[in-house]
Amino acid sequence: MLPLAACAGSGGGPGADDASAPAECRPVGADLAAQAAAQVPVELRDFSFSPADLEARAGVVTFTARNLGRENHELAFLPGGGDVPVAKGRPDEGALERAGAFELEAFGPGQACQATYDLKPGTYTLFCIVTSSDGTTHYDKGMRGRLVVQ
Ligand SMILES: [Cu+2]
Repeated sequence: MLPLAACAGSGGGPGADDASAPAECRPVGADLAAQAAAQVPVELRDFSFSPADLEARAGVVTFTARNLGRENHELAFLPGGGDVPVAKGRPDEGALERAGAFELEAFGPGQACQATYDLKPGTYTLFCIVTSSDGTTHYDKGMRGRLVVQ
Protein backbone atom coordinates (compact mmCIF):
# COMPACT_ATOMS: atom_id res chain seq x y z
CA MET A 1 0.00 0.00 0.00
CA LEU A 2 1.33 3.38 -0.91
CA PRO A 3 1.49 5.80 1.98
CA LEU A 4 -1.09 8.47 1.35
CA ALA A 5 0.91 10.82 3.55
CA ALA A 6 3.43 11.08 0.74
CA CYS A 7 0.81 12.31 -1.69
CA ALA A 8 2.13 15.80 -2.13
CA GLY A 9 5.82 15.44 -1.57
CA SER A 10 8.93 13.64 -2.59
CA GLY A 11 10.46 12.35 0.60
CA GLY A 12 8.43 13.69 3.46
CA GLY A 13 9.54 16.09 6.11
CA PRO A 14 8.44 19.67 6.50
CA GLY A 15 6.89 20.99 3.35
CA ALA A 16 5.87 17.60 2.03
CA ASP A 17 2.31 18.84 1.87
CA ASP A 18 3.28 22.18 0.40
CA ALA A 19 1.12 22.37 -2.69
CA SER A 20 3.26 25.21 -4.06
CA ALA A 21 6.27 22.95 -4.65
CA PRO A 22 5.66 21.07 -7.90
CA ALA A 23 5.83 17.29 -7.50
CA GLU A 24 7.08 14.92 -10.18
CA CYS A 25 4.92 12.30 -11.84
CA ARG A 26 5.52 8.84 -10.43
CA PRO A 27 3.63 6.42 -12.70
CA VAL A 28 1.84 3.44 -11.19
CA GLY A 29 1.58 -0.04 -12.67
CA ALA A 30 3.80 0.52 -15.69
CA ASP A 31 4.45 -3.24 -15.74
CA LEU A 32 0.72 -3.83 -16.30
CA ALA A 33 0.21 -1.12 -18.89
CA ALA A 34 0.78 -3.37 -21.89
CA GLN A 35 -2.21 -5.47 -20.78
CA ALA A 36 -4.56 -2.54 -20.47
CA ALA A 37 -7.87 -3.14 -22.26
CA ALA A 38 -9.01 0.43 -21.77
CA GLN A 39 -7.60 3.92 -21.52
CA VAL A 40 -9.40 6.44 -19.37
CA PRO A 41 -8.40 10.11 -19.60
CA VAL A 42 -9.12 12.39 -16.66
CA GLU A 43 -8.27 16.02 -16.06
CA LEU A 44 -7.20 17.30 -12.67
CA ARG A 45 -8.17 20.91 -12.09
CA ASP A 46 -8.34 23.44 -9.25
CA PHE A 47 -10.45 21.83 -7.71
CA SER A 48 -12.28 19.13 -9.57
CA PHE A 49 -11.95 16.02 -11.67
CA SER A 50 -13.15 16.28 -15.24
CA PRO A 51 -15.16 14.29 -15.92
CA ALA A 52 -16.19 13.73 -12.31
CA ASP A 53 -17.98 10.51 -13.20
CA LEU A 54 -15.88 7.81 -14.82
CA GLU A 55 -16.79 4.36 -16.01
CA ALA A 56 -14.66 1.37 -16.89
CA ARG A 57 -14.98 -2.32 -17.44
CA ALA A 58 -13.40 -4.61 -14.89
CA GLY A 59 -9.88 -5.62 -15.75
CA VAL A 60 -6.69 -3.78 -16.52
CA VAL A 61 -7.31 -0.08 -17.05
CA THR A 62 -4.84 2.76 -17.65
CA PHE A 63 -5.77 6.20 -16.39
CA THR A 64 -4.01 9.12 -18.01
CA ALA A 65 -4.31 12.06 -15.68
CA ARG A 66 -3.42 15.57 -16.80
CA ASN A 67 -2.88 18.30 -14.27
CA LEU A 68 -4.47 21.41 -15.78
CA GLY A 69 -4.52 23.31 -12.51
CA ARG A 70 -2.02 25.48 -10.73
CA GLU A 71 -1.49 23.19 -7.74
CA ASN A 72 -0.26 19.64 -7.34
CA HIS A 73 -3.03 17.10 -7.66
CA GLU A 74 -3.38 13.38 -7.05
CA LEU A 75 -5.81 10.77 -8.31
CA ALA A 76 -6.82 8.58 -5.41
CA PHE A 77 -9.43 5.82 -5.25
CA LEU A 78 -11.55 4.65 -2.35
CA PRO A 79 -13.13 1.22 -2.94
CA GLY A 80 -16.78 0.99 -1.99
CA GLY A 81 -17.54 4.63 -2.68
CA GLY A 82 -18.70 6.98 0.04
CA ASP A 83 -16.98 9.84 1.74
CA VAL A 84 -13.30 9.99 2.60
CA PRO A 85 -13.08 9.13 6.32
CA VAL A 86 -12.16 12.01 8.58
CA ALA A 87 -10.55 12.07 12.02
CA LYS A 88 -10.05 15.31 13.94
CA GLY A 89 -11.03 17.29 10.89
CA ARG A 90 -8.35 15.73 8.70
CA PRO A 91 -8.50 12.85 6.19
CA ASP A 92 -8.01 9.65 8.20
CA GLU A 93 -5.00 8.03 6.51
CA GLY A 94 -5.24 4.88 8.62
CA ALA A 95 -8.89 4.36 7.77
CA LEU A 96 -8.15 4.97 4.10
CA GLU A 97 -5.43 2.36 4.16
CA ARG A 98 -7.70 -0.15 5.90
CA ALA A 99 -10.36 0.52 3.26
CA GLY A 100 -7.87 -0.39 0.55
CA ALA A 101 -7.49 3.10 -0.91
CA PHE A 102 -4.86 3.48 -3.61
CA GLU A 103 -3.51 6.41 -5.55
CA LEU A 104 -1.50 8.01 -8.26
CA GLU A 105 0.62 10.33 -6.16
CA ALA A 106 0.36 14.06 -6.57
CA PHE A 107 2.18 15.67 -9.46
CA GLY A 108 2.60 19.20 -10.62
CA PRO A 109 0.86 21.53 -13.07
CA GLY A 110 1.30 20.90 -16.76
CA GLN A 111 2.23 17.24 -16.32
CA ALA A 112 0.51 14.09 -17.46
CA CYS A 113 0.90 10.89 -15.47
CA GLN A 114 -0.34 7.35 -15.95
CA ALA A 115 -1.65 4.78 -13.51
CA THR A 116 -2.61 1.23 -14.46
CA TYR A 117 -4.69 -0.97 -12.18
CA ASP A 118 -6.41 -4.32 -12.40
CA LEU A 119 -9.83 -3.18 -11.25
CA LYS A 120 -12.60 -5.24 -9.71
CA PRO A 121 -16.25 -4.37 -10.27
CA GLY A 122 -17.65 -1.82 -7.87
CA THR A 123 -17.95 1.84 -7.10
CA TYR A 124 -14.93 3.90 -6.13
CA THR A 125 -14.77 7.43 -4.82
CA LEU A 126 -12.17 9.54 -6.60
CA PHE A 127 -10.46 12.04 -4.39
CA CYS A 128 -7.53 14.37 -3.95
CA ILE A 129 -6.46 15.26 -0.43
CA VAL A 130 -3.54 17.50 -1.26
CA THR A 131 -3.73 20.46 1.10
CA SER A 132 -3.75 23.98 -0.29
CA SER A 133 -1.78 26.79 1.33
CA ASP A 134 -4.96 27.89 3.08
CA GLY A 135 -4.99 24.58 4.98
CA THR A 136 -8.02 23.16 3.19
CA THR A 137 -7.81 19.86 1.37
CA HIS A 138 -8.73 19.78 -2.28
CA TYR A 139 -11.33 17.19 -1.37
CA ASP A 140 -13.04 19.75 0.85
CA LYS A 141 -12.83 22.25 -2.02
CA GLY A 142 -14.84 19.81 -4.12
CA MET A 143 -12.16 17.65 -5.71
CA ARG A 144 -14.04 14.40 -5.65
CA GLY A 145 -15.68 12.13 -8.16
CA ARG A 146 -16.86 8.63 -8.82
CA LEU A 147 -15.66 5.66 -10.80
CA VAL A 148 -18.04 2.82 -11.59
CA VAL A 149 -16.40 -0.42 -12.69
CA GLN A 150 -18.66 -3.01 -14.26
CU1 LIG B 1 -5.96 18.23 -5.90
